[in-house]
Amino acid sequence: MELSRANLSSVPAASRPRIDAPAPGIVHLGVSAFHRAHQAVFTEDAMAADGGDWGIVHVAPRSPEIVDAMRAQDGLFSVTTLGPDGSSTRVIGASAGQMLAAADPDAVVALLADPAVKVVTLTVTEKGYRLDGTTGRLLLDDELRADLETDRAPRTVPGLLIRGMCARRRADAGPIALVSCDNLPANGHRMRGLIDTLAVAKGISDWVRENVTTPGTMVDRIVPATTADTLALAAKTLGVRDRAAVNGEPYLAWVIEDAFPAGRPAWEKAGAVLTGDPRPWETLKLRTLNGVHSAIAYLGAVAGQETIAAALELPGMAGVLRRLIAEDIAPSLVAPAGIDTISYGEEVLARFANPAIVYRTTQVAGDGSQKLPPRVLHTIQQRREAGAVPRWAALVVVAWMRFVQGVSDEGRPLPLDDPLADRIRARLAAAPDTPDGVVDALLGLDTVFSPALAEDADLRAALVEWLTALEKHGVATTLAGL
Ligand code: CS2
Repeated sequence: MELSRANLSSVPAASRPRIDAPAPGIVHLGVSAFHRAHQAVFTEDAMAADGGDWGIVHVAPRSPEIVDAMRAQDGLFSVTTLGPDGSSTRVIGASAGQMLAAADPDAVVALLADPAVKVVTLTVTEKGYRLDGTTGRLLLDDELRADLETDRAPRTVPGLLIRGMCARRRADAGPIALVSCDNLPANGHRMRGLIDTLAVAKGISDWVRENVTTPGTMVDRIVPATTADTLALAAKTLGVRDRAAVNGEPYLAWVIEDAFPAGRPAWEKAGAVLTGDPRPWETLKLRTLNGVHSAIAYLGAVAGQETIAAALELPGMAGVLRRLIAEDIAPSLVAPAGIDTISYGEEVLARFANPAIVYRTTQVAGDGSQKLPPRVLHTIQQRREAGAVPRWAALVVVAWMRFVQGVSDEGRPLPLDDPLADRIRARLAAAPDTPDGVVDALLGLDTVFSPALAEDADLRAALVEWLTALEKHGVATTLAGL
């Protein structure tokens, strides 16, 4: 039997949705596993606690699979929480519709112009925003330019958003909040820059200034990609099959800037923190949790480890990560009041060690050109401005440089899943095959490394030294000897 509203009576009572089918109030772009295990859960719990028409219309930019799976299940999907000592599964009923933007862009634009819709949330990954990693400015490539300058159906997320805002203005549908839930630095500010740039191009700046807010957020839950095991566990617990099942760790956090001109769900009743300025939380989380996640992913993948938890067990790994946190990350930021970065880092390491979470090193390693700037390079930049050479953060950059060369220490191929893959490969192919050659070739990626970093002789020397060591001894031996 498949999961559906009609079949909910077969699902154990404790696992059923906590709300009835809600009317739409939110549009969510990017139906990622992370979204389903995070914002969807908070929104369902907020509606269960406080009511309101905050059903989520789920819009996938390009993936028909998830839209088909959710439609076949009346929008229902389950979230399994994987603790070190057991799991629990619940069905989420917060979805109020599912659309595929690539198939029906006009319907998505019309939805964004519907006065019932008051909030747009996004999980489209770093690359979905098309921002330059060093400047945060919108990259106006041919695809986005065509979205702006022609009437063709929009193909990019920024194109879809601005087309929606133009339609909303014409319909006089009232103000709206655009909420990035991706791991971008100061994501609210980046979203502001993005929508303002597009508004200028479309001549609707006045309306956007008066009607569109872009609250910043810190989002956090470790949600590995769904596997056959995820589906099997959900089916076993629910007694029905769920093709849209996701799984995640017990920890869940959401810090949101409270700037919603047309209202919002009572997310605070579901455990979210509404605040005036989420940026200290964002910086802490990006540089510590995500920075360390990427560190384990690159070092681990090059050392031949398949999962984050297994890579964390490599001799010397945890010690290097603790030094990365204490010596480079902690001094690079001002933690939120009452938070100690070292203790936060310890909690992060314990979460990564959860044996029930099977997070592939290659999944975290993907899109490194987008992830490195906020996670690692901002730490390096801050430390360089303070006159220090952040040795451990430099090691993470070099682990990425080893990773993008495409072969593990044991000679196995490593996937280069990255929007800059072609540029990376071309630069490596044209460079001398020496540590200096590789470092210089990759430092030349100008949307990744700012001029200040690319021209920094002390940093370059540290990178060459680490790459020489990793090439000579391999990651595992190097870590064990530190
Ligand atoms: C991870 C994040 O895949 C990745 O890049 O670092 O998805 C991470 O698990 C989440 O940000 C945790 O909140």
